[in-house]
Amino acid sequence: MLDKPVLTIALSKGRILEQTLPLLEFAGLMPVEDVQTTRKLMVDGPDDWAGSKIRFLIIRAADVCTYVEKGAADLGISGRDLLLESKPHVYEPLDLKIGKCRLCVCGPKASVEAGDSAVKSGRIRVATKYDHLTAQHYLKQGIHADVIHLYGSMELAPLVGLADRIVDVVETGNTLKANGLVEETTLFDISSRLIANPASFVTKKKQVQAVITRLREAVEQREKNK
Ligand code: PRT
Ligand code: MG
Repeated sequence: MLDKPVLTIALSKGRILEQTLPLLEFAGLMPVEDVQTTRKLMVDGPDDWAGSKIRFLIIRAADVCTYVEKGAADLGISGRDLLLESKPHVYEPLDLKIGKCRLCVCGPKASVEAGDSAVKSGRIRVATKYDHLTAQHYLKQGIHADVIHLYGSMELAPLVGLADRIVDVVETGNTLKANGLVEETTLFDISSRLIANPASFVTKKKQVQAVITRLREAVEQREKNK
């Protein structure tokens, strides 16, 4: 007998994993071990789900797009911020409505409230990990942005004179507040998306469609119970 096809789903570890698990549970797609505590990077799921064996990859949020684009995973869950920034060649069939936040330009309270655009001689220094989205935003306004790439804790940059503004995701606004910053402009509303490798969409159509359908039901159920 032929082996069952394997359907590989890349999950973002970190903050959206916790919100992903109830959706997977509703869909009957639970990993066999606790993915929040295991050191394993590849974890089995159900052995026979819509005719497939499911396996999960537990990886950094920023790497999910790459695994799915290159076909190392058939499906994945990624924040829209990362999709907009890296524009991977993947399908985006479902908004999971988790990991909600917004991508904003933020700056020191006094400077933003004074309506001071912080542009000096046609230039502005902006710290971010979203280099392309930041450059694009300022380009549209005819402002040259010196983009300073940071990997995290962007909120520190304006406090020590490294940057005039930051572009980062904001959820509650507590981190901004604690560091004397405020939002200046919202660039995009963000949530996490189910993404699919375009080839898997064709070659594993039945299984991929089944995952989309079950997760859509899970999202609808979750929204109803809110
Ligand atoms: O953090 P690490 O470098 O390990 O990885 P990562 O940043 O790639 O992953 P992770 O888990 O931090 O974020 C994964 C995804 O979660 C992001 O791509 C977003 O789509 C989504 N998300 C939702 C958020 C937030 N909310 C969020 N609040 N990602 C980051 N934050 C950070 C933000 O950068 C800021 O420093 O939380 C801080 C602000 O939070 P508030 O609540 O104080 O506003
Ligand atoms: Mg983070």
